Amino acid sequence: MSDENSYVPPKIWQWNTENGGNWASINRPISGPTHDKVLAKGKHPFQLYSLATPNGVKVTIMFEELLALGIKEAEYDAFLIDISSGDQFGSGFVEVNPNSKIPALIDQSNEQSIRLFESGSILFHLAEKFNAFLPTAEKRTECMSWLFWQMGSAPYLGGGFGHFYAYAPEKIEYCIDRFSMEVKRQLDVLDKHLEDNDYMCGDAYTIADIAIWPWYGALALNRLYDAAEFLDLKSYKNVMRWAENIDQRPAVKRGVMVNKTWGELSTQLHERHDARDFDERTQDKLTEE
Ligand SMILES: N[C@@H](CCC(=O)N[C@@H](CS)C(=O)NCC(=O)O)C(=O)O
Repeated sequence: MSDENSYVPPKIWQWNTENGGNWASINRPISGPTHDKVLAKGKHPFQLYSLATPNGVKVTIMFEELLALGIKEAEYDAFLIDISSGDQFGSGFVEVNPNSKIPALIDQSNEQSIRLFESGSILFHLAEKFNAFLPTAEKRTECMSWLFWQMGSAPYLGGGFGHFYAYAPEKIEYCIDRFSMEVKRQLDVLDKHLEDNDYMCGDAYTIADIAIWPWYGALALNRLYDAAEFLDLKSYKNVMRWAENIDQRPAVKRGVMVNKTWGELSTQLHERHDARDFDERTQDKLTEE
């Protein structure tokens, strides 16, 4: 390491608003709302407040999969939360998720509305409620283990590797090395497991796949951090096969479009209130109007 890295931490850390890289304008060391903002509400049983990041996409894929099974009670309104403009710190959003992160959900299908945050908890709630994408007996325990594996592992991929490889204002070899090592170890865990399993829990597609695919599947398909070559994803053959297989699912193709504000206009559906929106309200159609 070079001598330039001569930072000596002060006795007590101070908040330097200039020093947060790409996310400097929104990162804060304190929780709670920064402004008053009532959340919009639609008519469907579920109200989702989200953005099409990997954590957000887990939930929109789950809804689209449930609807594809013909479960009409899983109809949802998806509202856009622009985390780069600080929407996650609006008072209405913080009431649903005190942790100010997407995705956040209101289940208003019962007399008493339920708030939900943390994508793993949302997936589990929906799977239990509709008795879908969650196996029974021992397989259910295995499924929950992989779901929790994802929740614990992805911050190394996103907050660690992704942050230092793609977002940090400077490339720091120590940080990129440390997190590349861990992410490649995780990929090896997945690859070995998928050698004998079509999906994470055997031959059935479950919420474990729905949670893991938007991170490690997207990485494999080079849709995350543009890092497939750097991490030599093609050498993880079983992960590649699994990622490509899930990518073919119509519900997955729809789920990744919801609350998306980047990429080709025809792939961006900023808000979703109806199944027809995929055909009629993508950004290419709206800008034609
Ligand atoms: N463990 C949480 C993580 C959610 C999360 O980190 N969301 C990010 C986007 S992927 C976010 O809202 N970031 C906004 C911020 O950090 O202010 C989950 O899985 O729901």
